[in-house]
Amino acid sequence: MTIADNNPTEAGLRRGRVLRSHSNLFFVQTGGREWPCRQRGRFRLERNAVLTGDWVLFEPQPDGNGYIVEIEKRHNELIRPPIANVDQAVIVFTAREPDLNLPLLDRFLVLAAWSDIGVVLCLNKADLITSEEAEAIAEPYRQVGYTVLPIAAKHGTGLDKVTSLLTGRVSVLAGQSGVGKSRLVNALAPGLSLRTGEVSQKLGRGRHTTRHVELLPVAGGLLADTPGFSLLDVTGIPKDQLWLCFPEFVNYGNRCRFATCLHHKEPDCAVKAAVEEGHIQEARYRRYVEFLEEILAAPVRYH
Ligand SMILES: Nc1nc2c(ncn2[C@@H]2O[C@H](COP(=O)(O)OP(=O)(O)O)[C@@H](O)[C@H]2O)c(=O)[nH]1
Ligand SMILES: [Mg+2]
Ligand SMILES: [Zn+2]
Repeated sequence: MTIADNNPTEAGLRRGRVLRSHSNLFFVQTGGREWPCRQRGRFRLERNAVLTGDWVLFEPQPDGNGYIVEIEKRHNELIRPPIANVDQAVIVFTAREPDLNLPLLDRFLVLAAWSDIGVVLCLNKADLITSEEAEAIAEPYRQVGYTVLPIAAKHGTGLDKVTSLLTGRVSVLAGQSGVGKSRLVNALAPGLSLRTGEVSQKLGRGRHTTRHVELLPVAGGLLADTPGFSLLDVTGIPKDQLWLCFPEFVNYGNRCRFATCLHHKEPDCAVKAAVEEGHIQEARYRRYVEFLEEILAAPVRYH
């Protein structure tokens, strides 16, 4: 996107990040303060053209407000919550209360990978299990390459590592209801009350929530005030790209007999061979097949 001719020169513009919005005003952070900005130019009429998380150029006005004239190219974009340029998802899960749910965890991991978002796994409520149990859960995911941090938000245990990973990054929380997301935020940023998206989550997919998402300062970084990936729907992922969302498949998926191999029922599949030889965990492969079958059964979209 280039600056239109009738706009002032680049020299008069400032660059900042949109932290929140409120009735057509976008609050842009730069130089230690927030500028209330409106949209100008061709995207003024496009609804929601500017997203929370966007890097924008704006034209400062003498009254302290500004006009957004350009949105920088986004690294990624989440739909629910609507937010751009997310660095990582902090996925919270538990072994007890609620019980360990690895199919759901893998679903979050796939959705984060598909959105091109990094991941930090927090195994919360570690106080309810032994450290051996925690390690047994964490280790297979570490082998795949994920960072897994056993924590207990309730007791403030293990939070230093989480804090250091939030610093300087834009993060979104994810995880099923009851795993301790709110408790974690309260432990990381006491005094900051997090509104959660759990209510709209329960109302299901048909509902059009126009709720704005806000980036809050937490642990030297920015954290979205609404949990991510509430839709949990993998069917938007093209069938031939799902395997790329499983990091441990990536070294094998191009070595199959058929270039179009979906690592499903095809013969001479390098992924299936890696499962048989123990290089890929069977449980993870089963989840891959489960998600693939959901995609294959869904109405055709882009593929
Ligand atoms: N034992 C234990 N309970 C926790 C821990 N963290 C959160 N909880 C409890 O789990 C319940 C759900 O927490 P909440 O933060 O509301 O979960 P959310 O739905 O993910 O936001 C609350 O009763 C918390 O007190 C923890 O580290 N250990
Ligand atoms: Mg909550
Ligand atoms: Zn294959």
